Amino acid sequence: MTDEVYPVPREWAEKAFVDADRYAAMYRESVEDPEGFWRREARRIDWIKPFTKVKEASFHEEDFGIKWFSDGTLNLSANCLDRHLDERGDVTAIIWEPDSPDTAGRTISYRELHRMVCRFANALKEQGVTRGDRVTIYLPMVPEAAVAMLACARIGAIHSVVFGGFSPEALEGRIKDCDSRIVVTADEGLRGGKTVPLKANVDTALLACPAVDRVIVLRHSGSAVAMQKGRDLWWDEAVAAVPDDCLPEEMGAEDPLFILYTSGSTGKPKGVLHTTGGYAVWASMTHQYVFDYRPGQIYWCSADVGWVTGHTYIVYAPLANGATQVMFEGVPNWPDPSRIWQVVDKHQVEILYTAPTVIRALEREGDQWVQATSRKSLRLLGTVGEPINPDAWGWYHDVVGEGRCPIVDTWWQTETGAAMITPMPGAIDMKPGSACRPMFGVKPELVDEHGQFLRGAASGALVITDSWPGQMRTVWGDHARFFETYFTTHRGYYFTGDGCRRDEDGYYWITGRIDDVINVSGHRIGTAEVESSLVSHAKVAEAAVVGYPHDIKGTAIYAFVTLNAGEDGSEELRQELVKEVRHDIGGLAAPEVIYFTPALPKTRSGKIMRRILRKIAEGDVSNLGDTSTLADPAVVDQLVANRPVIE
Ligand code: 6R9
Repeated sequence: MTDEVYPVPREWAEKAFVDADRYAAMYRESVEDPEGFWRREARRIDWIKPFTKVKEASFHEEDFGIKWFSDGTLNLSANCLDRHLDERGDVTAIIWEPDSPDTAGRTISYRELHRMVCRFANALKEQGVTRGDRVTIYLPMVPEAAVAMLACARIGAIHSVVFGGFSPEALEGRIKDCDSRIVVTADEGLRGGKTVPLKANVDTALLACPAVDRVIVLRHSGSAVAMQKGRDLWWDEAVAAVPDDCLPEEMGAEDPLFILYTSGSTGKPKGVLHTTGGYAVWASMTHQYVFDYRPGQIYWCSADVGWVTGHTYIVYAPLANGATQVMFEGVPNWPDPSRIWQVVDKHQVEILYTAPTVIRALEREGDQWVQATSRKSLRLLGTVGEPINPDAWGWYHDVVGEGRCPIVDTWWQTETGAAMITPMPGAIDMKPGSACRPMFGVKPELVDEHGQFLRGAASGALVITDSWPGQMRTVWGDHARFFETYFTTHRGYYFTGDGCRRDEDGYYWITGRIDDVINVSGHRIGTAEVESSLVSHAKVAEAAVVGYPHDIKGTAIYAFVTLNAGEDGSEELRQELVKEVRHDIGGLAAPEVIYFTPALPKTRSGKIMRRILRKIAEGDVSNLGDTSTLADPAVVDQLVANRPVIE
């Protein structure tokens, strides 16, 4: 089978920062002489005290540790703001596009953003926040989300942003895990014409978080919300009497920048910790080369700041690179499925970075919604979050980009900080569905089930054999779990949790998660979290959750549930269980299918055979593989015979 190849367009090869020869030379240098390569690339960041050390990293148990540029000091908010002021202070940093096309947007220059950040940083200080304190941020997609994050970075506080779609329970867990005593939120969020009760959710979460003694509330929707005396403070009042300037703290390169929770295969979500110096260099470099970004170009990353894509490619990288970007509060298909393209036209977006789930959902609505718009400004398209099927890639390329725009399919993770395997538009011929080639400094390998490296064209588990600057440094509060989760599956290497194929041209094709994580619309959900929510219902005995292919979501959640004796799997109970999961985690984790069954297939030692459940959920029941180790093979026949029909 030969894959389709889309060669680098000539004008890109001529003009891009990186062409094919430079990619080869830079990649070689980055792995053969990482010290030299990174010493040079790190100059893109303004250091207060220059570093002398570059890379100090080992993935081995004896001397495990990861440090980059460890004796250098810097402030990342100053890199994102202050250093642009002299020459580019009046350049637009953020063009904010609100949920409703009928609401006025906002345009914020670097100078204005600097002032907003300084004022909010001073407000945080006034509330007693200092270096190393954790600040939980639960905001909608408004410029103040970036302001709050940068204000933390300015004073050395560690932000923990929680996506606005998470439930009060999920918020509560994240507040407690990192012991924050302050939460920044808004009255309500607005998405697709509906309100999201952010402040009310915070109030519910805080019933169980006595340590939180301050909540700063942004007025956004303007609806009346309960304010608790002595605890809650309006954002505008908090910044009313503070000075316009705030000196940036001098931070060590390895001082924590942020915590971002992500689901793993076991237990509660992990607080992924990123530090300052290496992350700054890594974010800025990848943004420049992957998007071939030059100041003045209009860039739009449609992610939410609540995910890592928003952290890196809305806040830190574009602002460090002096970009002008669109920040969008709404959803791609409201008021109608052409909204995203209307926003492109309205703001003359040149670079658009979005997700396969968005592309698939819009493709399904029909080409007319796209064709009703011009999109002439678009030059480059990007995708992230899950594998993109070649069909959706083709539609994005041919219909959206009219064949003119290269597509950068960027593979990376919360843990990796920024893009790891990705094309660069001037350097790497594209193959639809492949994330293509490693970024500078990234050494991927595929391993088989015995931990042996596979050579040439092969499929296996994707590991990274050496450190890169933007790698996560620990799991907040649980360094042992960090080592255990990522460096013990294949000793001495970073295990990604993804399966991958490498073709004869050395291109990487991510095939999806091979651990117990389900990627629903690009969002990671741990099966263990959903199962624990389901079994917390009084009528449920046991639950097993797997993913199955879904047209829009990529993968959706399929739950097998056994009930306590005497209980019936009614529609009412199904709805109760979905509600339970929404309550415990959030709407994004709600199972699409719940299959009530009298029993689950188990081995004689009592382990649920998920492999079989996955096949049943996928509708692939003709070949269930080896069932000889099952305690009771009849369970499988029953499961197959009675399985629900999925439309
Ligand atoms: C940035 C982000 C990480 C998981 C990752 C993988 C999947 C992300 C992908 C992709 C195929 C791509 N993933 N990008 N799979 N092609 N271009 O999404 O981080 O939320 O931590 O998810 O997403 O399975 O392991 P995160």
